Amino acid sequence: MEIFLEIYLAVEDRQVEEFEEVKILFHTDDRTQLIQAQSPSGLVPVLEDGDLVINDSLAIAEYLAERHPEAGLWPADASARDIARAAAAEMHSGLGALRSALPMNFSLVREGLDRSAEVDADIRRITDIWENC
Ligand SMILES: N[C@@H](CCC(=O)N[C@@H](CS)C(=O)NCC(=O)O)C(=O)O
Repeated sequence: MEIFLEIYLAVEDRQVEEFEEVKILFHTDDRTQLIQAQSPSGLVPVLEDGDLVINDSLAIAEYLAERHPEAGLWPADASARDIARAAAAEMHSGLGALRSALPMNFSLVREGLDRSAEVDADIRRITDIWENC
């Protein structure tokens, strides 16, 4: 699961922010152009708040957490928060083999997937993070 989904769920489920959602379909010829019109990095997700443009999912999570502490997006306990941030950072920037081999794509059906030892190790790691957080 990409962290974008988590951002989406945080915004949607906890209703922390009134927002307008702009969907860009990934299987269209003008996708790059559409994304670049919204995001300086050419990547999504991107959040716009007036003149403020935040184009990274973890930074968007922090933006929401700072403005809406009542939503409890991070744990209240400082040590638990440290662990949650480490887990989020690892999911955000680590697990390279898993990301490369199995990027999130709900519209893709794969058969006979041959997973490498590195991918299996990343799956064990992410499972461990989720079970122990
Ligand atoms: N570190 C960034 C990664 C963003 C990223 O890689 N986005 C991809 C979608 S998964 C993207 O926008 N790709 C543009 C494209 O494929 O045209 C974040 O978490 O916000």
